[in-house]
Amino acid sequence: MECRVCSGKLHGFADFGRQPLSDHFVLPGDPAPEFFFHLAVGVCEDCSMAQLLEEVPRERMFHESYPYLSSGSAVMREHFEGVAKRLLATELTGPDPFVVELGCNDGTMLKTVADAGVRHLGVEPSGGVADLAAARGVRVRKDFFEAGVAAAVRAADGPADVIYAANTLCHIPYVDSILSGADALLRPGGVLVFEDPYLGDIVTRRSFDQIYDEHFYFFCAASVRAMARRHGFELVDVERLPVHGGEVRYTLARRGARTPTPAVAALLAEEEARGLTELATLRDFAARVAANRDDLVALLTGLRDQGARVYGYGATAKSATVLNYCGIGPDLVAFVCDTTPAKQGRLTPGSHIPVRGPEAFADPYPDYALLLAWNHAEEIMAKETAFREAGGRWILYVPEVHLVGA
Ligand code: JHZ
Ligand code: SAH
Ligand code: ZN
Repeated sequence: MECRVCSGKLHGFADFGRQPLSDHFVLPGDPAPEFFFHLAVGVCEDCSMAQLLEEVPRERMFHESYPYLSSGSAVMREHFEGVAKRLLATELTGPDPFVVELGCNDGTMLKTVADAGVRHLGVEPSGGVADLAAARGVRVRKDFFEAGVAAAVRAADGPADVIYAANTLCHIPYVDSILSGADALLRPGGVLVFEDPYLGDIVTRRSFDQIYDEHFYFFCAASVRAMARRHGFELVDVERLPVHGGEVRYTLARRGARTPTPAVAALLAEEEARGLTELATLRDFAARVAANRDDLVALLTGLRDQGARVYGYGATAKSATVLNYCGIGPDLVAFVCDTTPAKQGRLTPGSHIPVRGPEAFADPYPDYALLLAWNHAEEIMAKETAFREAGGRWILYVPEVHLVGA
């Protein structure tokens, strides 16, 4: 297998077997067969990039009825408002600056930019969420960002001061085309800023469910720096973020345009010291993940045998990996509740657990709730205090299987 970035040799380190599309929630009775692919991840011996071994065609994942909404978490809404304010305060130049976002989804970040009256464009291939952005007053182009689209945007709108992408670059295997597109679109001193789940946190927190079809790359400072350099960019800043279970925000500028901050050298040194991208480290991670699976299956099977009622909380994309890898179906988890309208009334991909609205959670409360949206634990537990007061307990499976409450 060849690295998608540099064509170096890939070494597999974790295998989750046959998996469905993580955001394809199935309509009950739909006769169309589900799409499955082989979910396995490897690391490049040359550039250290961790990546999936099999690529799912992008149109299968990102389309008119893509269900994920960035606005589904209050913490994330606040996060993106903060991002917008910071980009507006630090990255704009000239009398008529221009901000571009890749994967703007429902416009949660760009709304603040639009409200500030700043020229902007969201590039978003998933039509349904792009329409929601447009309804919020955000200017959107329904397209997959790539080199050709970048050239067209540059021709129509001129150079961009900043290109921002959250939880989107790691979704794009054809990263060559993204970086050459960014080079074509950015003004000379412009930057590409992106934030994605951090490989270092995935390994430390054993958050194996960050691995699914949409997450093609698992970035770290070392691999991002190597990737940037192939296209004449330099990694000039990194910032750890607490959202989505631990992310890093990377800033790339054209080589020589900005001096890298001390945080870059510090994170590179930390990764080196812990051997983050070494095969032994990653294989050890995979072995711990298999132990988590055995613990979770044992706990849920025991609870079922005792007659306990267990619901899932948050029909996340991530949970497709957990539910299918562990073989968890409606016999172990009666249903999953979720606030996303497009997921409700459907079945979880592959595992076929019914998805219901949030009101179903309290009607009546279960004995246990499997927190599939563990990255939003603080927000969800704060809002569901009555569940614990009623004697309910949360089941978490990262970094290891444990119970919270009662
Ligand atoms: P959440 C998606 O992953 C897919 P998911 C994608 N690949 C990605 O990288 C991240 O987003 C950014 C619901 N919910 O954010 C809403 C409640 O029901 O962990 C969501 O369906 N009640 C683009 O899907 C899900 O949980 C609540 O109170 O793993 C959370 O999904 C809250 C806060 C959320 O991302
Ligand atoms: N930025 C938002 C949305 C993340 S979901 C957030 O962090 O919450 C990932 C988004 O990337 C999806 O809306 C998907 O349609 C979009 N996407 C996938 N490939 C893309 C590409 N090539 N260019 C732009 N957006 C893309
Ligand atoms: Zn490589």
